[in-house]
This record gives sequence, C-alpha cells and structure tokens, in this order.
Amino acid sequence: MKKLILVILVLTFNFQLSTMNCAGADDKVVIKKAKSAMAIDGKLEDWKGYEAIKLNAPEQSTNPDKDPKDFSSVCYVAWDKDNLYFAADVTDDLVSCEDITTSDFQHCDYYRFYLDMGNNRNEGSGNMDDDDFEFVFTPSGPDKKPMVREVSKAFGGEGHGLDLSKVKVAAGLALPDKKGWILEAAIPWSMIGTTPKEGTAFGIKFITGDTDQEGQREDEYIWGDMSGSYWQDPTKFGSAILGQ
Ligand SMILES: [Ca+2]
Ligand SMILES: [Ca+2]
Ligand SMILES: [Ca+2]
Ligand SMILES: [Ca+2]
Repeated sequence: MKKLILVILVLTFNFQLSTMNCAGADDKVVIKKAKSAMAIDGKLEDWKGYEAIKLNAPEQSTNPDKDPKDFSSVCYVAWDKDNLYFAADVTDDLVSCEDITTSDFQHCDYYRFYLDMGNNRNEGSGNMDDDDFEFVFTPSGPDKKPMVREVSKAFGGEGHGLDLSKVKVAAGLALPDKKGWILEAAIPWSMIGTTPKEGTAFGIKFITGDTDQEGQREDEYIWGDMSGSYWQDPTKFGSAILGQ
C-alpha cells in the first residue's frame, strides 16, 4: 500500500513538473478595460483590482537562486480607447540605469514589453516582423528620468522610428517601506497601428532584468516561454485579449 502511495506521489510530482515546463505556449492574459484614463504618475493606486502578472518565481529566472529581495516583480496591463497601459512594481536592492550605449539598455534595470499586433506567432517565424514591437523601459537614467526605447525587428534592431515622445512614462523610486521601483507607461494605440475593441487579440511578452553595483546586467525574469532566443522570437510570446 505504502509503495502504491509513493508511486502515485512520484507520478503526480512528475506530472506537475512537466505541466510547469510546457506552460509557455499557454500563457494568456485578459486585459481589463480602464474605467477612466490611468494617471501616469509613478504611483500604483489606479492598478488596484487589476491582475498582477508575476515575474518572480525561480523557474522564471535565468538565475533560479536569485534572492527576491535582490530583484522580483509583478506587472500590470490595462486598456482604453486611446492607450495600452503598462505598469511594473519591482523589488530591487539597487537601481542602476547608466547604460545608454547598448541599444536596448542591456546593462540597466529594465522592463521589456513586447507586442505582436499581427498576432501571427503561429506562422512560425523566429524573427520580429513589421507589426511586432519591443518597448524597453528603465526606471531612471543618467538624468534621473525614466527612459524608453523601441528596438523591434530583432534584438537591438532599428525599431519602427516611432515618435517616442508620445509614450507617456513615469517612474517611482524606493518607496519608504521597501527598496525598489515603479514604472508606468501609456502607449497610444495609434502608434502601434491598432484600433482596439473588446476581443482584439495579440501576442505579448514581458521580460525584466536586474543590474546592480557592477553596472552589468546580472539576470532576467521571463514571463512565458524562456527557451531558445526568447528575447527576440515572437513564437515565444504569450497571448493577450482585450476584455471588459
Ligand atoms: Ca498611476
Ligand atoms: Ca538587485
Ligand atoms: Ca507579427
Ligand atoms: Ca537593480
């Protein structure tokens, strides 16, 4: 009897492990509609009631031994007729955002927010196409202001030449009760060639990286599939749908 229970336990554990390992392709997020425009002010009060998307589990990190006090986060998305909103709530023991040389701020603290507005990842190309966007946000920079770049069409690529002054971005730093940073952004739908409505579906991905004292990116947390060239491959994106 004991042996049978043991076998069942082992089988159950293995099943859970295999379910976790292939979770990537099934990653979905239903994006809630904002009742009124989000205030892009580096404060997260307006995000109460929105689903926290977690980038904080050891199996989501390129360094499974990462101390959550060193770095861990959740992020949020919302929409209205004008904007796609993004926010991140990050625990981090040191903010380091000095690298402006690398096109995608590789050696900064950053959040990367990927969109495949054509929702065509199943066509199987490992390269970003014209309707794929990679926005990179940092909570600070050499002038102490948050930074944003758009480096789509492959890793560190040329981007779409967007007028990024139209992306509203704000950051909050080191709240009194914890070490970390907050990012908030509003991306106009007009910028990414989409007229939104309930049911609009597209590909999505979130990646966040930690840089500390050394000024070199230490590791990343990845939402969804983290196999292969996950940082530039739309076939590794999850699915988003605009909800109510
Ligand atoms: Ca806010
Ligand atoms: Ca850190
Ligand atoms: Ca695409
Ligand atoms: Ca850091």
